[in-house]
Amino acid sequence: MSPLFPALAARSRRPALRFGDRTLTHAELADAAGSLARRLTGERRVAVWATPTLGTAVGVVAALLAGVPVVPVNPRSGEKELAHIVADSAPSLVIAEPGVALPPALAALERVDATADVTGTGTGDAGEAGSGDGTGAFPEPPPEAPALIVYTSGTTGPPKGAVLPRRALTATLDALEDAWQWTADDILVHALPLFHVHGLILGILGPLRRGGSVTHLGRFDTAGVARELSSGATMLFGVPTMYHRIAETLADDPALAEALAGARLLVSGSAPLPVHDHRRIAAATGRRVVERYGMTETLMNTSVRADGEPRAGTVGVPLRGVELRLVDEAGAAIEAYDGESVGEIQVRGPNLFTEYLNRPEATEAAFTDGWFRTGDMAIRDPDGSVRIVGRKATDLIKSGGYKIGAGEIENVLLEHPGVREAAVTGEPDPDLGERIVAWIVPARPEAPPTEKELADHVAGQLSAHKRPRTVRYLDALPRNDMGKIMKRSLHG
Ligand code: MCA
Ligand code: AMP
Repeated sequence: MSPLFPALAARSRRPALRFGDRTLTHAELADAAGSLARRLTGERRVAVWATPTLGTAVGVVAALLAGVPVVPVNPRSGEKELAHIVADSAPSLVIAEPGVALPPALAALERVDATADVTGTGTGDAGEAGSGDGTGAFPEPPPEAPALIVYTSGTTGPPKGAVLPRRALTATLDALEDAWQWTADDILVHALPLFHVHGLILGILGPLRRGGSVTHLGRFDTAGVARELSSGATMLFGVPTMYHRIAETLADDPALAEALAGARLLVSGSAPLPVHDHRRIAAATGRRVVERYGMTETLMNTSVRADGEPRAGTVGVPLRGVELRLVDEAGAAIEAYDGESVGEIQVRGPNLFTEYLNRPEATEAAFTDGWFRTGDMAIRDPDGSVRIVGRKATDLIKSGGYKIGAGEIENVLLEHPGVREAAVTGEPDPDLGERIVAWIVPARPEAPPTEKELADHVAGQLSAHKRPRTVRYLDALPRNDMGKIMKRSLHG
């Protein structure tokens, strides 16, 4: 097997990673990650406290070199979510920045600082002088070996760990090289979290595999995007919320418009980019944002190609190696490319996960005849472009590009003493795409829990991004004769 990161093995002296004022070349990263990888070799599984920092990137690369599966953990995970992830994935060690207080679920594990051996200057000076034997000492594990376990929400129950093998990473990143003409000369800028596929696999491992570089902003703001794109960065990855904020800012910010106009590629994904934002960005910058469509379990499935026609409102065509079909309600494949027949997207290919960790029934239920059921509904245009028109499950919410299960939030709300009944829905939101709304029947109507109390409760148990942004109080939830909550009538 060829290595996951050829530029590390080649000890390239070009910049690889930049976080704030800390930069590492590929050679320096090879030394830092190589040294840590020796320490990690033989571990069963490592958790990474995935703050948007250099240590997270070095830690993940080191574990991948050592062939130890990585579980990236949202550093804003609440108690219940974290306890579940740790119990389910059973890491033998945790990688975290020094100085960060880890919650009890992780504090019991042995802890390693990924930046302890970082000596790089980012100039390449330390690259050749580096004493380590770099990455050569680590044989590439087999293609089916698990690389990452990424937790993703379903409609009900706690998040499931999608086991992503090494071949899925290489297949998806190499298919994107083809679709985006992504090269070692590209400098990516992004501000995505590092505990999901978008920010970590595409945004960090992608540039490293290409031998190019990535600048992470730490947190998203349009000024940072403008600064980096006007000083050498060539590509931007973002979720639609970020492009919406860019679109809102453009009219009053000529420097941002100029910076975007100079970029080679602007890519949006994780949720639909509204055509209105597409148009505003195109009008102000002359640039078309390219949309790609993926999922934690499948990595990337389709993209508008860099060398293709701009196709606002579509997620482009299947990537190299990806088989995609639309299936109607009766389970029959739709052959038409007619721009109107709607079916569920099902995919097959080397980009897919192998299983949900410890969940054989869930894994089996996710497939039909070897095809993975995405739950996304789409049509196909005559030119082959896929247009996503909705989602099968109304209990899945996409807010800010995060997938959030309504059931998970309802369960936690019901644990609050002030809540008698709870239902969670997603409502259209111009910034977040969808906003989480909690419908609450208070235990004591005369003293209902406040909106903030409930938001803090959910953030503390699950994650900050899963907190309700709006709370609506009711005397009773609408139920059918069977006692099932009729969510569709909540908004009416
Ligand atoms: C607010 N905060 C709280 C609370 N309220 N913390 C604890 N308890 C509370 N009650 C904090 C937040 O943590 C945050 O801290 C700050 O207040 C603002 O948070 P928030 O309002 O949530 O931020 P936002 O404005 O909603 O964030 C927008 C965003 C974010 C930056 C676009 O949604 C985002 O990063 N999205 C990316 C999602 C993503 O990567 N998805 C990929 C998965 P602070 O201010 O310190 O930050 S999908 C995927 O991977 C597939 C494969 C695909 O296709 O891509
Ligand atoms: P996640 O499980 O967090 O990986 O989210 C995957 C889901 O995000 C997909 O099933 C889609 O519903 C959605 N998604 C990702 N990219 C796009 C896109 N470009 N347009 C519309 N939806 C998208």
